[in-house]
Amino acid sequence: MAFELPDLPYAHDALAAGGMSEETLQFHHDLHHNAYVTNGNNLLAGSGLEDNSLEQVVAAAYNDADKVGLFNNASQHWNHTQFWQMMGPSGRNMPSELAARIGDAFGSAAAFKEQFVAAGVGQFGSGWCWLVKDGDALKITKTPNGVNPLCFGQTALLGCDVWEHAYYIDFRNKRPVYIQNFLDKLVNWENVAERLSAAGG
Ligand code: MN3
Repeated sequence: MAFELPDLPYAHDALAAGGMSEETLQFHHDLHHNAYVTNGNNLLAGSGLEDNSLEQVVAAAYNDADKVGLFNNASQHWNHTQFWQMMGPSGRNMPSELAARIGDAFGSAAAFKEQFVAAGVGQFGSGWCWLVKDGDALKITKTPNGVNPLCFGQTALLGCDVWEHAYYIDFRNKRPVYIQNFLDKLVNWENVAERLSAAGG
């Protein structure tokens, strides 16, 4: 089935109070994400994967030398669709069960945030940093370009886009400040908790 650009789950200016401007979302969602959808559809046609779900296309095209372009665009379409859902208007708290689980896995919420920022800062060039459920374990990972947890059979609980287009308008070259702000003011922790619950808790 053809890929479609989803609407943002909030207004373009809804995250401005949390530090992500209307201009960033206009460029990032309306132009960058839309380009992945358009290019992905062009590459999906004739690929033999037209009848697959987006998740199946990503998994099937990963590491297929004949489908590099399709993988890049399909995975980035999936990544951004999750990313919009993982954020929300500021002022949200981490549900207590999620906070307890993160505390068990990383020592404390503060230690989790420190390790998540370090993963994103440590991703040389474009990519993403993630909180994933891998088997029964919670882990922090980083991936280059469009590679995502689907490629490794992991469940994405939280992902942060560390491509420069995600932060250059609002934070210029300050990637660490952007990721810290993402954790402190932009993450929709209820969405993260729902993803963990859907993955069996
Ligand atoms: Mn992006």
